[in-house]
Amino acid sequence: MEDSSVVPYGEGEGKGFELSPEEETELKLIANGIRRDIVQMTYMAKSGHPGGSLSAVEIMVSLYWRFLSHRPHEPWWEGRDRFVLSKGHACPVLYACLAARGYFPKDMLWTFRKLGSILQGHPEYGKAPGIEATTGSLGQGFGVAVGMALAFKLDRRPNRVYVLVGDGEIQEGCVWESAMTASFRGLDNLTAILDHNGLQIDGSVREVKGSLYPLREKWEAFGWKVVEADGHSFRELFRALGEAVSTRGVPTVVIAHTVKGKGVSFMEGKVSFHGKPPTASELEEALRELADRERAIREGRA
Ligand SMILES: Cc1ncc(C[n+]2csc(CCOP(=O)(O)OP(=O)(O)O)c2C)c(N)n1
Repeated sequence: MEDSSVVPYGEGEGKGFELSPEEETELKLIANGIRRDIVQMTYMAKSGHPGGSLSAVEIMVSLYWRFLSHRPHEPWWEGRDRFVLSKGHACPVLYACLAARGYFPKDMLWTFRKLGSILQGHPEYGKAPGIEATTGSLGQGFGVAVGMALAFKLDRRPNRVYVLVGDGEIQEGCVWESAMTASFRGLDNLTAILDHNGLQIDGSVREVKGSLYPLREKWEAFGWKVVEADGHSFRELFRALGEAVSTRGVPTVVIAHTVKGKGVSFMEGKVSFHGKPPTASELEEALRELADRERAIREGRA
């Protein structure tokens, strides 16, 4: 059964991505709920990666609530766009979005990282509905996404491919091999979103490998169109992702400037929460902050 609330991208090249103030409020509330799920899941699993999940919430909500053409109740629908979470360790945000869209019951989220669960610590293709590629080995998913986009081009099919990569992840050489291929093959059906939160596993990307910069010039040198956006602003993300859809001849990367741990004050900008779950008291504090934020959104203060 088709989910009529999902707006397919295909109808009118870059159109249909307007965002009314009411929709923006709705998306902010959804994002807040996804953040609640992320802290709860990692707390219950006593492991997992909250920081890089929280930084990607608005990106993921923009994709799953607007940009992806998909049918949650028909996950293998041929006409669907593909999303690949190349920074696979951030799967709590993906699982929370898939559950909220109805790919599987929300209760499954509380089995995250448990033995036998379909929701393992990194996404596994075929294990849970909606997972399009096995990822976790950084760089791998990016190449898979390029291959998918190339296959759609060769088959002359209109499906688009979206891939989320981390800024630490793009230290991997295989990302740049794939990036070269994508522009050489003119894969304008491919949009990469770079979660530029500035941190990776045990330090800032500048400390670990500062020669990653300048980002814009590097991607441009590899033949990509580059669009930048505040990765926590739905308005900016819609503009950037819409521009990617209407770009012809080259793939687009959206450099989304984000904050690791966004939305939970004591996790924001803290590399220590890369792969550490909250304690019981931290969970309580996080949920209190998110409840405050929900009130603020409803009252038009956030
Ligand atoms: C090939 C590979 N090397 C190392 C790791 C271990 N690792 C997991 S996450 C991570 C840091 C990733 O940083 P980033 O891409 O910036 O992710 P984010 O900060 O957005 O969570 C590392 C080094 C891995 N998963 N795969």
